[in-house]
Amino acid sequence: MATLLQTAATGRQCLGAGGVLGRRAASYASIKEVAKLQEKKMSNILFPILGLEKYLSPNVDKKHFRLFDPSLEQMAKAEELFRPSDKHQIDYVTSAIRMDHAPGLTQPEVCFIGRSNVGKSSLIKALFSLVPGIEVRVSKTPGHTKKMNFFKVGRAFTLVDMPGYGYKAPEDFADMVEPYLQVRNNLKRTFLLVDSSIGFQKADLVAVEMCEEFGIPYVIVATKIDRPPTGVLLTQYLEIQEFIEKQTQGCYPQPFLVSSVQFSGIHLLRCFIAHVTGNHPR
Ligand SMILES: Nc1nc2c(ncn2[C@@H]2O[C@H](COP(=O)(O)OP(=O)(O)O)[C@@H](O)[C@H]2O)c(=O)[nH]1
Ligand SMILES: [Mg+2]
Repeated sequence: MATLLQTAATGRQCLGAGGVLGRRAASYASIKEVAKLQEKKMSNILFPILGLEKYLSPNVDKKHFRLFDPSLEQMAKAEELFRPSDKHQIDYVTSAIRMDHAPGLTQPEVCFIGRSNVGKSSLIKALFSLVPGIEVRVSKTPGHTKKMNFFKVGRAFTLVDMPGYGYKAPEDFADMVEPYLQVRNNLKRTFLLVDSSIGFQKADLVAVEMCEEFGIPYVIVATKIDRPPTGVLLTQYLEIQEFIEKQTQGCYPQPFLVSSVQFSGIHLLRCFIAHVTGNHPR
């Protein structure tokens, strides 16, 4: 893998404007603000892979890097779905601890799954950062009942925050994640989060196997991309891509890169969610 990377990528280098970006990230919640940035910064936030591509040697196959490649206008339209209004309310609806408690919503649904601590709550908060006062519930306390949390995005779609799982606790999968993925008919896409600084862990692979077994469409989202040095991030990205290509059937070929701290990849992900839920931004 290392041979695929050019030496420039091995230094410690942060995408975008590093710490400054971190402090200002909240204002990057909207494309309008991002569009005011210098072109390079803007593109690092909107299309994080663009900042990485230049470090790759030419023999790397990039055909899936930008399979989903919306225009700025399409992303701006998708953003409107994530902005509440009187006619389009976005809110937490309910929580459920068992499938038979899940709300009978029939609109398209997407769910987010991942190991505890992978950055799931932070990502959902970033996606909903244009919704004042929305509460993304966190259940971190050990022994505290884990719940599926349902968020209704108007009549457009529902977003479900699934409980985090761990490799040593197979019941985490069996109790909720598995039954939900198996029976939820309106589920359009599952977003499987993987920490970009550490790559696939055993629990991630169990989750992949589950999605493959159920034959459901899913997408891998690499989180916390502001953390690893560029070389590490690239290596992880290429490994994830290769894994998807060689070992999966139902996984979207393009992994998404996000940082909830710097806001990179969030707008692209919003647009992809709009796309998979049939709210095509044209
Ligand atoms: N640097 C960085 N840290 C993050 C990011 N997302 C989450 N974190 C941190 O990772 C830890 C776990 O995040 P959280 O969203 O609670 O994970 P969850 O258990 O999957 O819901 C927290 O300390 C977050 O501040 C990110 O994009 N960048
Ligand atoms: Mg959480």
